[in-house]
Amino acid sequence: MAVREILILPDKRLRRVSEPVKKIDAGIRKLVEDMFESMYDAPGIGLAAIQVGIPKRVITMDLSKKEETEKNPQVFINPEVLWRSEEKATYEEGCLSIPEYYGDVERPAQVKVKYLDLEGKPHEIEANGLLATVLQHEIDHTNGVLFIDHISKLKRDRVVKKFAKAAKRSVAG
Ligand code: K1U
Ligand code: ZN
Repeated sequence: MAVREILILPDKRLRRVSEPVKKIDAGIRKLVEDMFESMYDAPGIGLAAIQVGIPKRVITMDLSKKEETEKNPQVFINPEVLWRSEEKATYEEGCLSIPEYYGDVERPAQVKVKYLDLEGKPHEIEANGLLATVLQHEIDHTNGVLFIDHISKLKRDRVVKKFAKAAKRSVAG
């Protein structure tokens, strides 16, 4: 297992639309292992493959609470939203690709999602609460969408500018 580098805004690769996984082979299983290692190391509660530079529709997640001793690793391959509720919910979101920036995002409160597990078995789940929020946030990543695309243009421009400046500074040394 290996911790992979997480891409940071304004890295253009974060805007790529990821490809569906055609075959769950050793390469995908290794990618998933590394994604869990990278997500736990960050630490985060979700991760999309594009955040480690791999444009494939693969998501890892663990929503278990800090005080819980048991981990709850979940993998979603080729996730697809089948239904969104009219009802909305607002959650303060964060993103490992936009470190230390948080913002309120309004999304459908419930979603029905189909996906494959690591054995290629199809599943459908109806999600609400934090699971619904993180699933939508990660599925957005597979489509090149970031949570800052759901906040006001004024706030988005401000955060993009801040991260662009920081990237320039790190290149300049
Ligand atoms: O996709 C990502 O960048 C991961 C992101 C997932 C997410 C969090 C909150 C709302 C929507 C999506 C994160 O994991 S940010 C870090 C975070 O939320 C966290 C980290 C450690 C402990 C608890 C939470
Ligand atoms: Zn994110």
